[in-house]
Amino acid sequence: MAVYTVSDLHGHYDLFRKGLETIGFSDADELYVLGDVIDRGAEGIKLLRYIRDHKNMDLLLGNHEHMMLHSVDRSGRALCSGIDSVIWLDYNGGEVTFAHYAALTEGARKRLLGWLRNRYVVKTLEVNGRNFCLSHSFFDEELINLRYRYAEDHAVYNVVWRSIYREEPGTNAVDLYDQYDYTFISGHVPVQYVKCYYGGGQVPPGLTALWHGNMVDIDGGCSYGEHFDDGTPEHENGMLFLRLDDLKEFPVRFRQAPKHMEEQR
Ligand SMILES: [Mn+2]
Repeated sequence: MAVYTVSDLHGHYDLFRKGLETIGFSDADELYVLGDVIDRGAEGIKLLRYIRDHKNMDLLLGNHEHMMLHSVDRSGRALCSGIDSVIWLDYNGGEVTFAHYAALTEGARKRLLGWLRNRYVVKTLEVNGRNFCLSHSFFDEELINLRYRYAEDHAVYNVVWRSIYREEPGTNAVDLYDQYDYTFISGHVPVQYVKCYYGGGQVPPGLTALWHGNMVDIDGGCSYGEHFDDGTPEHENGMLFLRLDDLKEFPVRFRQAPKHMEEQR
């Protein structure tokens, strides 16, 4: 058996299934999805239910699930007027997710919300002698292995929204991570974005995770969708599955780069 992680699926059900095939995922394996399963792509609700219905898969909350929980009616009615509803629907691709959510029965909506509220935000585990800390983006020791419904909401907000790669690139936040004997795995900020920032505007070819000290970013850039369809290597995006047993990466692209570009690598 092996333990895998992936992050930021953003409604791309077919690509996720292709990824499971690519890694040869079986009932004996485990998969942790590090949040942002929903929004932008159309099949986020289908993905949430697929993950929920597989006992060997688990979801950690991302900022998109957090927005959803702060937007939809808590009791399961098909209403969307919570405090995050405007930023969710109008600015973060939540409209398609809410449409699919509203089409469920009230009972199904309630079950989905109950399951979401019972997910972890920060999860630690040991695989093959190595300690891992998984989260959607940031870290908070107080939230380790605490389910969302028991957590202080502002602390959750910090973990699912803040990022040393976005708001605070180049700060000494690395020092925070240095204190711990964990390999930190997170998503939230596409590796293409970070590589471009540190690469002076250039994204190197290939879809690979970003390794920086004891931190690994595995957001493969699904949120960009399929619109980089000219096959240029600098636009490769998709999902990055990481096997924790041996730290092997399994990139799953929307489209393969054309052959002549593959050969240049
Ligand atoms: Mn995110």
